Amino acid sequence: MSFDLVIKGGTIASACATSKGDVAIKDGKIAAMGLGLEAPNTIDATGKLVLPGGIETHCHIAQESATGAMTADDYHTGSVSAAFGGNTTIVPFAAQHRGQTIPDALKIYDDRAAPNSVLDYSYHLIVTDPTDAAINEDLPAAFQRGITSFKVFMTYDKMIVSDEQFLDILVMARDNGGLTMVHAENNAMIKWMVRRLIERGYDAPKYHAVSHPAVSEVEAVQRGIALASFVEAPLLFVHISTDAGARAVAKARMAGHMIFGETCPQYMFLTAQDLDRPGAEGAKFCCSPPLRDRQTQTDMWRHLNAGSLQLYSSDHAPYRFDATGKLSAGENPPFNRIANGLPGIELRAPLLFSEGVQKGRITLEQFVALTATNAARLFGMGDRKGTIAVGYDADIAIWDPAMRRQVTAAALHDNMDYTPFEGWDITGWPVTVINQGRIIVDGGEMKATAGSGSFIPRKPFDATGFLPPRAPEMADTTNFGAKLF
Ligand code: DUC
Ligand code: ZN
Ligand code: ZN
Repeated sequence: MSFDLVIKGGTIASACATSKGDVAIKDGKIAAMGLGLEAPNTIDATGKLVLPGGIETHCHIAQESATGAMTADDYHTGSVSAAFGGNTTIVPFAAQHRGQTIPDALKIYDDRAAPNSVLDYSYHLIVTDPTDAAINEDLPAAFQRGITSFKVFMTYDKMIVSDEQFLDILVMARDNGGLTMVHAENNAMIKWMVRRLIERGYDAPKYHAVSHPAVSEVEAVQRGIALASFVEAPLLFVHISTDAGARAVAKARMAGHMIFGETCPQYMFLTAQDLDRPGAEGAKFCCSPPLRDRQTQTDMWRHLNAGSLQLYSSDHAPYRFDATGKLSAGENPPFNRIANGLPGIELRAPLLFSEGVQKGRITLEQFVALTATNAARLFGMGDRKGTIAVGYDADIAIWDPAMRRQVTAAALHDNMDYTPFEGWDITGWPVTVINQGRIIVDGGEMKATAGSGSFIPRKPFDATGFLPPRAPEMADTTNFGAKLF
């Protein structure tokens, strides 16, 4: 067989093994792996790591928040930045706003993504208006189209779903092959804290963290687990920021429930002290859930290592440090009027590699699982993405493990005017990125044109490989929530 391209002599890693050899690509697929493969076009990967392209499944691109602020990145800048960070697939959110139908929301995001993305893409829906039609007709129709995951909120007045609505949603997703994702924070606790802090004049950015106490996440995670396990539905907790939240996820998994969890770089590399920078600088570090403390950083490494959390995502939510973003309520905005979110799509994988693999906190195989394989499998792409194997999409990031660079906002490729990781020294960067056989990034340059990425229809949710099948004797015969509906 003649190949289009051979990547020669690299160290090839998957989620479970590492070996040396060549990878041959033909028609956008991995066509062969072995030694001595040849093609007219070759890339010498001697001394380099040949890894599955990253799959970034939590990012906000060209998305209006409930308060109307638009993210700084569109599908072009967002996907370009993701590509320079070693990613080949992105799954941002398509947000339904109240009063809007799900098909209308999807049309808006199709129009934003298709002409602009340089990488393969899909979306998770955000459901804020769970009408009967939305739950029983529009979401199943979206699943049929291959959009098999969606997010709901247990907080924010403009987005919150009630526990009763949540149960309807979980059962519908369970029965139709969907994966429900949830933002778990207790709305009442946060509103109560915000009101009291603001009334007393505590309005600086650092009070954002005070207003979102750890217990508000823990309460909501526990309640979410109770609701999902009651109806035996799968549920993924995004952006877990507390040890107790992650422990609750781990405990539910040990009991055999289809519960999954994600954490993000900000909870592993930053702390709430960053919110206490001079002037309004702390606004750059306002995200929800908020940054925590140094102990939480250690806890998150432990949970990723132990497998209690399966996903590590950027939660890239880029709002510039100007009147279009963080400072839309003025030069010194009160903490409750600062757009929530941090940028980080380009640094997600390099930070984990440098702080994790290079410093011996995780293995290279765990790095691959956390940046690509687990996301592919949980989000219905595990049959074609997230691993380097014959027949899979040729989605590959070639990393130079010895390359050292200091992070500056100016050198990143997003549309942001700051990075929370300014000045960080990172060792190990992707140097060549290939998506379905197309060279996207090479030699520090973007090679792909806007709109060259493809929409990826995803398969129904399948927990195989994450949880053991339940033996009949493990069935909970008292659980009528799961039995009757
Ligand atoms: N939730 C997110 O996932 N990202 C930004 C803000 C939020 O509430
Ligand atoms: Zn969220
Ligand atoms: Zn997010």
